[in-house]
Amino acid sequence: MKKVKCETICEVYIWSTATHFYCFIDTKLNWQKSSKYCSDRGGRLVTIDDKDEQDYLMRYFTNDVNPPYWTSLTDKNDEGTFVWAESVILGGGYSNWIIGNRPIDDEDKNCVRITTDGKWEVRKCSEKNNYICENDV
Ligand SMILES: [Ca+2]
Ligand SMILES: [Ca+2]
Repeated sequence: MKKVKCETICEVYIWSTATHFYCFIDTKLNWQKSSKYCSDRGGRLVTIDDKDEQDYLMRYFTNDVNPPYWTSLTDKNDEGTFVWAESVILGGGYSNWIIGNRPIDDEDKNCVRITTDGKWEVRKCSEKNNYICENDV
């Protein structure tokens, strides 16, 4: 996969697939600000729709990038109901939670990051993390 300088979406290096650009942004922001950064550039915080997309992202975790990263997944609007960007409810879809981490009725932790080993972890939204923006091509 070719690594190219992103010129239109954000001032970082990105990688492209057939349908999406991903920007691994190594500037720590809280979830709200990182989400706004992505949406201001026509995208969203990353959505991990299936194992293929997870595996694709993980290919870069071995070298150039610096996890953990915020994803768009959050239950801030309805405790316990996790929703991706664009209102896609996680439901019974693909997930990769750290064993035992998905908190039930933990109103203090509502935003999900992807950790070094690729597992998903719910954290306080006020915490600052690097983040991944995803844009349609
Ligand atoms: Ca996606
Ligand atoms: Ca929660």
